[in-house]
Amino acid sequence: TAMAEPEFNAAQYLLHSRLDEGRGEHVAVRTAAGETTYAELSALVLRVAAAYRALGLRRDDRVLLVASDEVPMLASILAAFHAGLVAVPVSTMFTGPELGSLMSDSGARVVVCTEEFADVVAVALQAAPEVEHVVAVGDAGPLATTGGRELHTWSDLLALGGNALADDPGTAGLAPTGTDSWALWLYTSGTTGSPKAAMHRHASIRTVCETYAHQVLGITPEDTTYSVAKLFFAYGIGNSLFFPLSVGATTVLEPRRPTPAVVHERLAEQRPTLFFGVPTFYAALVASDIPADAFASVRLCASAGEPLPAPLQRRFTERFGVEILDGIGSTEALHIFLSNAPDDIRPGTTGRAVPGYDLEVRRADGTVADVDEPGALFVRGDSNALGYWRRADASRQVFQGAWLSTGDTYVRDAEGYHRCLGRNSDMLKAGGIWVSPAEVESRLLEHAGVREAAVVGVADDDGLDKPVAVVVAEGVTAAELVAWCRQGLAHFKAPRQVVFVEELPKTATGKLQRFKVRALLVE
Ligand code: 3SK
Repeated sequence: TAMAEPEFNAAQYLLHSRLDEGRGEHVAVRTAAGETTYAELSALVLRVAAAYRALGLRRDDRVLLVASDEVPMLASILAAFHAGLVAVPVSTMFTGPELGSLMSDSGARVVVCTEEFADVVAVALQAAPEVEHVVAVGDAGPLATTGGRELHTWSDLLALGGNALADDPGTAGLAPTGTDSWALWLYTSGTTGSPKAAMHRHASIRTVCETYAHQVLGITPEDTTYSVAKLFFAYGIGNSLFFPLSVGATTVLEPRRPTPAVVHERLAEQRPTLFFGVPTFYAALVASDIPADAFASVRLCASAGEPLPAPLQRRFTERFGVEILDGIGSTEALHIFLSNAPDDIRPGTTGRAVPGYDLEVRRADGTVADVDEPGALFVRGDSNALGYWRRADASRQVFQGAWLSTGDTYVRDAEGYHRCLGRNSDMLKAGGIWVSPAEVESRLLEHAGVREAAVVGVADDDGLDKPVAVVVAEGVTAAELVAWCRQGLAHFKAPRQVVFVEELPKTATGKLQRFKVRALLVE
């Protein structure tokens, strides 16, 4: 008979165990609206989990979340773990049709959304007939007329869960999940184009806590975390949920879009000790007029998403007096596997393998590259996803046995420090988020005035890549094309600049020569 995997549930590991350790009265979450203790959060999670069951959800059903960073989002994710369901937090930056295709792909039976996203969710639902229940936190707006599904307010859901628990306290029980049960699906455009769900196990959540968070950040119960990356990102869910809860620390949640002013306000009010940003945001902080003592409470900053240029790192530390640990992770690996360490920072590098992860820089033929020889970066670790949902080809390309192809080109020196040289493919990152040039190009080509289009990443003044479009077009301005892209695509994918040319550089066989497109822009 097959061996069952050991019992393990991420909600027990992250949350309920804190009560057993006597931390029930400690603050788990702080928002502008108030504080939630571990005991309160645990009780809320039991209620939401009981409500999911009362709605008829069964093991491995997906709960899709389109929500801002607030207590209901956190509780809905943890309740999915508790009930043996799969939490699918998705980007709040998508347009309705973009979201609709993910919703339908996920096969979710329930969607939880906060009021700011009710419009987008209403459009998305048209593409996802499988969704049976919609839970609206706050004003349901256009969702009130979403035919054919049951609409629940957040308070309905809590009442439903409360009644279920009162009728049968047995419904409070943890689902008998194991280490390898599905816990979390995270959509990513990743290294291979259109969004697909990386499927994560319950045990992977423990792995990222015990490796990067405990051994690199050295997080303790006295820490307070604050992340500009939202909970729907792998980076954000680790920073704002997994890491602080795993040690009984406090997480600060902020639903608003991060700007230097918003961050300054949060820093001043909540006095976090660990701050998580991305290079584009560190550049915005350095360019802002927030005071030099704004980061006085912060003992350490982390950066990920894309390489942090050394001059930006220096300017930030000179201005605010706090070190930044640059690292890199991936949605497929759940969190950071390569990073600088507090007592070992080499600006301009991504540091060394996080304890618990093995790295290889490989040549095109699969053999391991020599020291100082560039190659494709592969990672092996216990938090690598099980694969992509319903995407066999992409899964086989990216998940190769125990190893994961990161899609990045790296070089490693004799002491084990790694430096990023760029992507293996044409994919680019904007503000740390993958962007598929093909997707932006096809949006541009839908415009009647555009004949040809190429999108490439070009470094801005801070050395950070941004999408730039080079087009052959007539009767349309650059501003109109940027607006056209922002209308049809999530805003971060829109080109920051549009350059008009007579023709695009091509090979004799008509293949676009992207390196020549890039050269046109940096001349
Ligand atoms: O992009 C990254 O570096 C990253 C870091 C942590 C988790 C997820 C990602 C994509």
